[in-house]
Amino acid sequence: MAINYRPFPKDFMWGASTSAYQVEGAAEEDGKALSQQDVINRRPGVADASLASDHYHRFKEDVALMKELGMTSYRFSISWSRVFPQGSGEPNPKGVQFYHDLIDELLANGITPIPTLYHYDMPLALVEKYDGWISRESVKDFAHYARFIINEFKDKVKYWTTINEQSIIVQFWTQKCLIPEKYLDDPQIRYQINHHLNLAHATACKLVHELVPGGMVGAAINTAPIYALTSKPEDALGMLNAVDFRTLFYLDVYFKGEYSKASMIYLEEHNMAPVIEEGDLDLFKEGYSDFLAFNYYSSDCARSAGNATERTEQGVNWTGKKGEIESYETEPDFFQIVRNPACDTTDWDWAIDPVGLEFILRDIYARYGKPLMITENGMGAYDALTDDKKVHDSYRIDYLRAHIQAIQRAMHYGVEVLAYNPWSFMDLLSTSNGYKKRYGFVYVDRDEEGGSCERIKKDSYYWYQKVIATNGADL
Ligand code: BGP
Repeated sequence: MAINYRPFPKDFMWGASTSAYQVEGAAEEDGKALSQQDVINRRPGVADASLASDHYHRFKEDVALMKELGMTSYRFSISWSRVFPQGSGEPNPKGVQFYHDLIDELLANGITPIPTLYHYDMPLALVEKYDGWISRESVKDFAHYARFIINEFKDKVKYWTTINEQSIIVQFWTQKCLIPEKYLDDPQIRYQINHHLNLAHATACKLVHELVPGGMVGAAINTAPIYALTSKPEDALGMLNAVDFRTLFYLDVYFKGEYSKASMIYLEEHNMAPVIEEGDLDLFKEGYSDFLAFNYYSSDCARSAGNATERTEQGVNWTGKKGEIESYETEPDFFQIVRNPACDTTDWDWAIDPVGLEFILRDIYARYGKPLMITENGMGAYDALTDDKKVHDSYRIDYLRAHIQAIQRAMHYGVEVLAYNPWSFMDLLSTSNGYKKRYGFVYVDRDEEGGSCERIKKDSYYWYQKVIATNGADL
């Protein structure tokens, strides 16, 4: 019997997502100083954050396109170094004004703003001053920034997200943070960074509860189901360890105010545990989350680490040619990540797994019972602009349709989902491949060198417009 899945609720938010350094450009304009991402992304032959999608100058045109698309929410991030160029001290009035103008424009067009306070872009000044998140000083400066922003926008913003993809910052620490060379051989550092991010997250949650009447706050984690590669009991245990290490280690802090035990014991035994000061765990509990926002792209498999004795890092596909990833994460005695042989992948080796979205929604909701919100989900691809200025991205439509169906199935079985904000509203600077790898509903006419940045609606734009207009009934 075919199941008649319940329709999306009337107040479900249909949106899209971006982040500051990936769209704004104007990296050193109107008082903004550089962030670490403005520097990390400078590679020969690859676009960087100096122009990006020129959203800083075109935000009104972009919001008009959002309105025409029918979006009812927009997830974006606030650039810390636009607001506090030196990371602390006095705010930059023009930077603050930009976010007022953007948020006012969204509200005037009936679009709920969902800002993220931190999306990889630590002010460079603080990296130079004390090595960024490596130092506990960062928590104090983040608190200063967060208090200012939350107070400034408390009458305009209800939903707040704190840190983008904390687990990815830990996993890919040298790509998401500028790490001075002297730390590179010390695997403990990344868990110290993580501890400071947890303190920053909890501080921001407390501030929202203190300053914003009716405000709701949560992290924006990246999460993926991890399946056991085989039915061997050892592989199932490897899977359990991987889920603990890659997912619960973060979510237990957000929702229970404590580190998951198995992962902490593993870190202690391998000399990687963070230094925790008195009162830190109390702060975790006080800074509880009201919901979890998460970014979902793909799933993984895990197996027993077998006899492996060396830690290995997760590789990245930098080229967009399938099959480039050569190494997967191994934590000796704990687990080994492997490619999921059951799923097809994008050209960048990301497993395409819509069922995994239903799985992770059901799994997280069963564990923590808090509302969920999707802040990213999408397909990175090479898009071609035709001579008559069209982008026929049927592959993206197929990807998004299957993921929306997965959300509907999860909601049918009782999961509370507040919003769907796929990545990305428009083409933007990819974290790994400049403008070769595109995600947007709106094409941005530029290449690695630059370009006009003209906005062109892709086929997926018109498709998503219909999805939103019918509240998900016509997929
Ligand atoms: C997420 C990040 C985004 C975004 C996206 C796609 O991890 O939060 O910033 O870039 O992934 O990643 P990429 O650009 O590497 O394809």
